[in-house]
Formats: sequence, structure tokens, C-alpha cells
Amino acid sequence: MGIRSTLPLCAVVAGTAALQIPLLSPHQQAPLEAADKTKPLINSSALQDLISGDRLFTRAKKLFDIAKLGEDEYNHPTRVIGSAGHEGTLAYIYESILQLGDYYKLDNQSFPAVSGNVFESRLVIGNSVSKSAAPMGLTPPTQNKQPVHGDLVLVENEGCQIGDFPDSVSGNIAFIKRGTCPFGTKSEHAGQKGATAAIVYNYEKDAVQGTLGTPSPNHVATFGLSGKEAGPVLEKLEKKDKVDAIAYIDADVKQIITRNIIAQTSEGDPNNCVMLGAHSDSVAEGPGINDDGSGSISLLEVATQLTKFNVSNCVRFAWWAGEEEGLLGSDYYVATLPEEENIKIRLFMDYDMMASPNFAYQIYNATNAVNPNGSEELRDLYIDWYKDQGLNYTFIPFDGRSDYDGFIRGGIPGGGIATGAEGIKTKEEEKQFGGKAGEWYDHCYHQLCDDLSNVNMTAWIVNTKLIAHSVGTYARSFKGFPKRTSSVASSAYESEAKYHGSMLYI
Ligand code: DTR
Ligand code: ZN
Ligand code: ZN
Repeated sequence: MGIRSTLPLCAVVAGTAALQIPLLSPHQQAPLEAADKTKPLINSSALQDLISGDRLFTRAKKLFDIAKLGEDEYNHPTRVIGSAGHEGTLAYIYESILQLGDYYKLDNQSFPAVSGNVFESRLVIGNSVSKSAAPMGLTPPTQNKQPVHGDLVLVENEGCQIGDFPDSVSGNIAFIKRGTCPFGTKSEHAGQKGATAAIVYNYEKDAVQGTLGTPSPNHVATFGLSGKEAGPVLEKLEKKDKVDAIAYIDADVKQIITRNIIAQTSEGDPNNCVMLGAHSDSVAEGPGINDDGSGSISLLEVATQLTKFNVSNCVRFAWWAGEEEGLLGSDYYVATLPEEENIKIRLFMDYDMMASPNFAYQIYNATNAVNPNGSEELRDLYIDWYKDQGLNYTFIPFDGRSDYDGFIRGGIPGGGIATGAEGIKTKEEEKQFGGKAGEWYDHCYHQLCDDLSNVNMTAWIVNTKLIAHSVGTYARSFKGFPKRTSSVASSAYESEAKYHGSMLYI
């Protein structure tokens, strides 16, 4: 069983005294330095010309070696938050920027996060071992980390009220329908009524890979179960036939401190910043070389090459932690940004998964109708660039699956590009981008095989050049780009965003 680590919305608790490590915004630290007259003013094509596949891949090899530091604890390479692989990644990013001297002001922004590991799990229903049962993120273990045996007890409605749980659930295993309220609420109710474990079954045929969210002392060991497997069980329970089960989860949930790394150019107008980010962490299951080693390395390389130029506007790079646990680092950053700092960020650009092996050139479909004004201008910059290169592109929903979410909710224009995760390439996309229709864009998404062999160098180089173009353009000028107005999200986005990172929580 792989090791899972998850964190819910709002599981980051700001304000614990010991954890209040103040972040000085880079622009608060130093006065503007005089431009270095020997350097040319930033120019997009000159910056793009400095991007090299060899340099990207050399860094990927380094990152994979760093992920191996996670082997002692996890038995395989990983860069999940709290692991030695993630600490190594942070040190690598920090040192790399530090080596660039005073071109950048560098900050660590620490924040508390909950990290959950599932070491082993099994669910046996009747006489068969369940194929689809997946322990929920942040689930506690079964009692004493031992198997528990009991009858499955059907819960009324969707288990969102304590009264939905019959008394007979005590000492048994609650069988609860997905929907209406978060998984964490259902698990909590099961625990309050004395259940020894809970199963949340899907109303669709697929499996349920969810998270319990903010830990509660009332949570019990909880699995998600596919609708397909739940069907026959449900039929029996509805006929009042007895179905017994054995549930077993060996897991732990701990609170850790992790950190974002922020680097801002010392030069450039500090009241007008272009910001871009990638996430420094991987999931526990693997080393995350494409997700999001690729974006993290692209940013490092662009930051390195940018030092050869003067900039007119400030450029702020971020490497977020805890993206895989629910966008923790980026949420924390935006939530703790004072209003007068928020307004200085002209836009945020998200770079998550730049090199999927069966890639498509995807642009987040961020429009000004739904997102802060300027998001669409950024989208159009990506479109124009792919068109200029004679490359095809597709739009993907801008629905909260990566670190742009906090920025959009904070009224900051945003967008980004990606190359695809667990989605399936269409026939049309095969014609547009090559690769193989009918297969995932990244067949190693969130798995151990997201290693050095899982990056497509063509896509990676193309997209790193596009990142360079986005930085080069806005570092030089915001001419024609809308001015910032409010720091409040539009309600249109709030109703369209269905995700918060990669995990379902309802
Ligand atoms: N949140 C990412 C993957 C990701 C980002 N955008 C999309 C859109 C569609 C599918 C996946 C993603 C992750 O880090 O897993
Ligand atoms: Zn991911
Ligand atoms: Zn990612």
C-alpha cells in the first residue's frame, strides 16, 4: 500500500505562537538597487534563447537524487512534505537562488501543516478483499493499528446528521453514502456513535479517493469504496441481510512545519510585481519529477538566466509547499498577505506539470468574465506565443486544481499552462500533439514511476521558453495589462471552482 498524505481546506492553522515566523516581504527588506548598467534590459526572446534542455535535465537528475533521501522513511523516493526528500528539495532551491548573489531577496515562509501517512490498509467485505477500497487522506488508524471485525451497518440518508446513524453502528462498521457533506463530517458522526470504522461508498461507479480534512478526535478509520463494489452490498443490506467486514488501517497523522520559498528581484518597481509559482512537494507515492519537479526546475532555470538582465518591474518567484495536501502553501501566502501588498501583485502565473510524457499544450481557460481583470490578457499571451511557434494548444478548466486558486480568490489576476495529469488524450489531441489517444497525459501521475523517465523533453523545453516569455514580457512592461482594482474574488469563480488541489473533499 502506498503512503498517502493529505490535508483539507483550512487545515492550516495560522496563529500558533511558536509558529509565527514573520515573513518580511522582499520589498520591505531593501531599497531599490540601482540597475546594473552593464546588463541589457530584459527582452523576452533573449531570455528564451538561454533555456537549455541539458540544464533542465541536469537539475532533474539532482532532484531525483534528492528524492532518494526519502527512502529511509518511505522505502521509495519521495519529496512529500515532512520527508527528507522535501527538506532536500527546499535546501536545493534555496541554495540555488542564494548562489545568484544579491540579484534576489530570498525568504522562507514557514507554516504549520498536517501530514498523514497510511502505511498499510485492507478491507475485507464478506469473504472478499475489496479491490476499490481506498483509505481517506488524514484517516486515523483502526484501533491499536489492528484489524477490526464487525457488521456493516447502513446509515440513513447521507450521514450528514448524527440522527442518520442507528445505535447498532456502535462496535460495528458504518456504511455511508457519499454526498451533501464532507467525508470528515460522516467519519466524525460514525466515531461519535461508537463505530469502529466507516466506509463511504460512491453514488457513481468509480472509486472514492478523498480526504477527511481537518483532523478531529472523533474521526474513525475511513475508507472510500467504489459504487460498483458497493452495489451488491447495498442490495443485501437493504434486504436486511447481514454483511460482515474486516477493516484494517495502519496510519498516522502528524502536524509538521513546512515552508514556501519566495525570491524577488532586488531591482524593478516593487509596486508592480509579476509573480509566478510552482510547487516544491510531491505526493508520498513517488518522487514527483514531472509533478512538479518540472515546474520547480523551470522556475529555477528562468530565475538563473534572468540575472543576466535588468528588469523594469519586480519579478517574484514562489516555490509552494503542501500543494498536494490541498494548496496549503499558496493559500497561506495569500491569506497572510496584507491588502497593500496584495495590490502590488499585478498577476500570478501557475506552472504545475510542464513535461507530461503524453503531453498536450494546455492553457487554463481563465477569462475576465469569471476571474479578476487581466486573467484573460495572460491567457491570450500564452495563445499568441503557441501560435507564433506554429504549435497547437487546448484550453482546460480553471477550476481550482492548483496554486492559482488562492490568488484568484484574493482578486489577483492569474492563469497558467500545464501538460496534463490523469486525463485521457483524445483522438483530436493525438493529431494536434502526437503521443497516444486513449491514454493518460501522464500515466505515472501521483505514482512511483514519476521519475527521470517520465518527462518529455520537447514539451519541457517549449514550456520553459514560454515561462521565460511570460517573465520577460511582464518584467519589461505592463503596458496594455489592466491595473489592479479589488482584492475580492468574484462570486462567478467561487461557484465554478470544483476543486481545491487534487483531492475531493465532498
Ligand atoms: N494539482 C495538480 C495537478 C493539476 C493541476 N491542474 C490540473 C488540471 C487537471 C488535472 C490535474 C491538474 C497536482 O499537483 O496534482
Ligand atoms: Zn500532484
Ligand atoms: Zn502538481
